[in-house]
Amino acid sequence: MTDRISLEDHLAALEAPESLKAVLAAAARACVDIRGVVSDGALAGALGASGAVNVQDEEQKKLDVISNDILTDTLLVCPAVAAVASEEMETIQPADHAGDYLVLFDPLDGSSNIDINAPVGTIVSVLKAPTAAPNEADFLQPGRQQAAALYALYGAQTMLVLTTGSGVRGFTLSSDGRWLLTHDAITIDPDTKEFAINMSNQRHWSEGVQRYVDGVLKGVDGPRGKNFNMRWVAAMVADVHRILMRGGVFLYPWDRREPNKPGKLRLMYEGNPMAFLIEQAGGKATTDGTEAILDIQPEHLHQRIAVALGSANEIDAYASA
Ligand code: FDP
Repeated sequence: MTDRISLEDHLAALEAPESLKAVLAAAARACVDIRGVVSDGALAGALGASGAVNVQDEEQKKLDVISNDILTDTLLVCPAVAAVASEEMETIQPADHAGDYLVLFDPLDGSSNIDINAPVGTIVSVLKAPTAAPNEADFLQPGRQQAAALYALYGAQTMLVLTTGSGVRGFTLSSDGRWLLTHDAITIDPDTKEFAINMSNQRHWSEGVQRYVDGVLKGVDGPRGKNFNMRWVAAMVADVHRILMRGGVFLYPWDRREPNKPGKLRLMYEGNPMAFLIEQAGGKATTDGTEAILDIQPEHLHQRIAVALGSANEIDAYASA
């Protein structure tokens, strides 16, 4: 294990501004701390509801709040961070110093998995700060402008998967608390026989999505001429990680339950960082099979979108269903 490249070594060798490296190192440290609380669970009194709802009107879990505090506290003392924004906070939180970067995060993705000891994760997006004293509007940059994106997956192993725009690398947390490179140059096969969607919403989907899933479910006897497998971890981090490891598609489409909402997932905290990682691994990340998530001009911080991402040829099949 000792001759593996550590995250520190990787960042030191990276052709990137020192201030960006400092942001990534701080985010990675915060993820180690979050991992500690997640794995202590009931021992740390960290399970269950916090008793509050967040800006999205969703019930906050204690671990959502704890993870948000860890990330906020760790990042705001990093001299390279000008301000942060989070799925769990109503508006941005500026640092009390000028900095080069804005950091957005979903502190604990898949929080419905917390109390059943199933995988959860942290998602982080890093943007360049356009001004010395950034305001909320400064965060509204298309995902294509991200300087870096990463997620930590708190699963059977704890992993950190990172892109700074030159491919995707995965680091595994060792028992002595170091991120060590275990997955170099992660790529997604363009073809797949695996899809991920919450099937319980089937009756609410648009006709196109119904047609696509219908075709996939018919297997060798249907229009696709092959059998498919289905997986749904109900934590986007874990579903996206599976796709980065062995291909597949992840779909969270618009549905009729709340027709005025484009989708469930958040553009700035989930869509953009995951789209950056997926595209860097050779996959496609879209809202509907064709519109690239990274090209969307955000209108507000907590904007929601539909998501269809993963193996490139399968996303094309989704678009043409
Ligand atoms: P959660 O609501 O548990 O935080 O972020 C939203 C998210 O999880 C994703 O991580 C996950 O993919 C999806 O929602 C799960 O949605 P369903 O509850 O519809 O399965």
